[in-house]
Amino acid sequence: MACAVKMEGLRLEQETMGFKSGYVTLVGRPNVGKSTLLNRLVARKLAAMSRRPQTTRNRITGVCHVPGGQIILLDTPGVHKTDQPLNRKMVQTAVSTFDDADLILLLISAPEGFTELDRFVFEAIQKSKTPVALAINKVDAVGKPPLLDLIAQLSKEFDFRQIVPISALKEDGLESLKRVLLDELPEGPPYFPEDLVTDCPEEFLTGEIIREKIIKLTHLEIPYSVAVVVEAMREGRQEGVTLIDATVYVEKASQKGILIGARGQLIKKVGTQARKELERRLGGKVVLSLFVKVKPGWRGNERSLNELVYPND
Ligand SMILES: Nc1nc2c(ncn2[C@@H]2O[C@H](COP(=O)(O)OP(=O)(O)OP(=O)(O)O)[C@@H](O)[C@H]2O)c(=O)[nH]1
Ligand SMILES: [Mg+2]
Repeated sequence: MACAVKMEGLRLEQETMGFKSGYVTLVGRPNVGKSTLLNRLVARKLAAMSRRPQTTRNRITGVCHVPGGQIILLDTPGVHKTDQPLNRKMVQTAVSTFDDADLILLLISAPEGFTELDRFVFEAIQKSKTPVALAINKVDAVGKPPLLDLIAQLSKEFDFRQIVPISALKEDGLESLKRVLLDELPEGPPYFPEDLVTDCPEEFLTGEIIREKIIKLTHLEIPYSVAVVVEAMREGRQEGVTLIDATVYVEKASQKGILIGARGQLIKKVGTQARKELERRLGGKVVLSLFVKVKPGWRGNERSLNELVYPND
């Protein structure tokens, strides 16, 4: 269930003297902290985050409302080299945002510096005419001198609009980043009403919470072999209770066994962790029912991909 955002969507009509608004796509290799940054900038958990690479599979929109402007952020899957159909589609999803955005914010990770894969991402971005700014993330994990060396090296080698050191995790440098992003956006009316932070369907966001817990609680190929489809979300008979039914797809019967775990322990743990987060988010009681199903080799099959991960494409 991807987000059905249309970037060319109608802007809201209102007095707009001096107001700035536009799209910033967050781009980078897997695991540099794009989703963490999205969540921090919009002050709401929209995207799944994990220490494993290739967590994000869809484009996720988050609106950062600032005085005098609206920064519409697009979280994208990590760009990497791959032949696998799901991964190819993930990379395409990221690349498809380049031309439509007003600014590309390339993220790298300070401890690793500018890697070969960062260079590969940079070259992919260069095919688009959209201006590029650089955010060096995870500065909490490096000392000042190496960071200054890295900034000096990158400003000598590349012509980024801006280079901004940040720590998404520790929320350090984010106010400066917002100012830089707003600076780069055109004047124009807002695209979204003030109380909206995303246009992603609630079912999609819910599925991502469940998938995040699975990624955290499983190992080897399981985190990558899982797709979550929220089949139903409805008010229960009791007021303040939401009933959620979700199917977790895996590729093999052996994975189903592992995910369910001895006496159902593992899937129960997934369910409990997801439910607690959903209850905080929805502000009420949640009854979450998870069903595990096998869809053999779904990641390699275009039809299954569209059905399970990209229903709006
Ligand atoms: N130390 C540190 N860790 C961070 C920071 N930002 C993100 N991380 C960690 O980096 C890991 C990856 O974060 P994500 O936000 O999931 O990264 P991503 O770029 O969205 O990854 P993909 O979706 O796989 O492309 C997580 O373990 C985060 O906690 C930061 O500023 N400092
Ligand atoms: Mg991500």
